[in-house]
Amino acid sequence: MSVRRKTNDLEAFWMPFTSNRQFKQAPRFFVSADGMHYVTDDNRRVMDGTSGLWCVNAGHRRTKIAEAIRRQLDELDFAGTFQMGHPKAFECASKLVNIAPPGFDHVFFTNSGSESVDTALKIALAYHRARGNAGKVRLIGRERGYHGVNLGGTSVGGIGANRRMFGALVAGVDHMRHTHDLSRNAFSHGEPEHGAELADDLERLALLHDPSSIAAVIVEPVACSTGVLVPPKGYLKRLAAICAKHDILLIFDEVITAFGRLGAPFGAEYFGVSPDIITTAKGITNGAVPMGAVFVKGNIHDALMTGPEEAIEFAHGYTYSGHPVACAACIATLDIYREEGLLTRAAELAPYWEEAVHSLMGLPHVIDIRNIGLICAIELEPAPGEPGKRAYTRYLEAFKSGLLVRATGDTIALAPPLIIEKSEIDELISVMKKVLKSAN
Ligand code: PXG
Repeated sequence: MSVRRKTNDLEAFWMPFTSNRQFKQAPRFFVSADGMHYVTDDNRRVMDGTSGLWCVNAGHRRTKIAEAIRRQLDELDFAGTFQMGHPKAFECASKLVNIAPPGFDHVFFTNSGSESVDTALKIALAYHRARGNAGKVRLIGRERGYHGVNLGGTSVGGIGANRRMFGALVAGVDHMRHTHDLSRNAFSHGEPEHGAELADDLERLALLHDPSSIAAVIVEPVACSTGVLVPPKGYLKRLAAICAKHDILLIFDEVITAFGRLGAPFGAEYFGVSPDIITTAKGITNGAVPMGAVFVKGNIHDALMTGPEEAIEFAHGYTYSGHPVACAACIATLDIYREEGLLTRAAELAPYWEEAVHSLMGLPHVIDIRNIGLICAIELEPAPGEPGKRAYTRYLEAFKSGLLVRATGDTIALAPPLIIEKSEIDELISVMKKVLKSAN
């Protein structure tokens, strides 16, 4: 018989992507937040160096979003969008399409990045089938890629630790090589010089599997979760050209890079590449309510608008696709982004950010620093026999010193809210200096 526990016991919550047993021995809690900062349960202010989990682009606890959510709950708490509509979902989709890169005329709503990815993969498969290419069924990801945790996203994902517990995964998936190359590109400022030719790895897979069997390629324009791998100059353009040549759809997973992180509304625009499908989530509501959206070009959408008009064209969707509260939060978020110029602010700050983060070069164990937009990674040499430990202890040390960073493997990632001021960049870097200097 199970033992009843007190309601604030830490055991009941099985925490995601967490070392549960270790955490519960020495928990860390945030109890409130405002702007650039969190506040801990022992009343310490901690600067948010990661925008929550890469989502709070406009900073924390924005009144306008809170008010929009409140108003929406007072008016219409929930209405589904299967064979029924409510105005906010249509308004929200139209507003999203208006800031999307040219050609992205349609939005499919989801509730997370993982759902956006699996939706995008299914759209790609359905698209080819609708056009009579039912043999185009293979999906290609990339080593070290992260596309969420649903079965499709896990399958195209390329982080071994996220895959190995889950069996054979989805059939017909293969992976291109990743682009990380410290021997040629360490301490690059922005996009690294070397490695555009790695896009040709898609040609290798096309030869191996035959292009007529490949439906889509999915990549993050910048592979953030794995430790911020910035694409080599020309790589994404080359990949897009190979996709076009073989009628392979190119999916940009912009769950992190959309909504201003790189200094343009979308990464596609930043890199001057026009993919076929773009997946988003996170910054779409500034993290306030779970939501995701898949942006689809007109030709893909239209290819599926066939058959009898009373038939459902695409047998896919979530109870909460276009949830009224999420849509209200999204509309308010887009207003803030527009009013405060946040979708392009990272472009103004990027040179200052770049110089600031590269000033950490030469500190103990730092073997690479990478940056793009308002993102950076500091890669540390792993401690002998203890991979990941050095970055993890730096993460704990930073937290103690009033700064939230992300540790992934032996890389520390930073991606502050896009409202950050230069003086706050200086403050963040000085804490990082102290934290890195004390590494052993
Ligand atoms: N695709 C990409 C590119 C992502 O970065 C997802 C899909 C999945 O999104 P959801 O909303 O289902 O979690 C992500 C999520 C980290 C970190 O610290 C990154 C993510 C999530 C949590 C932590 O790097 N990315």
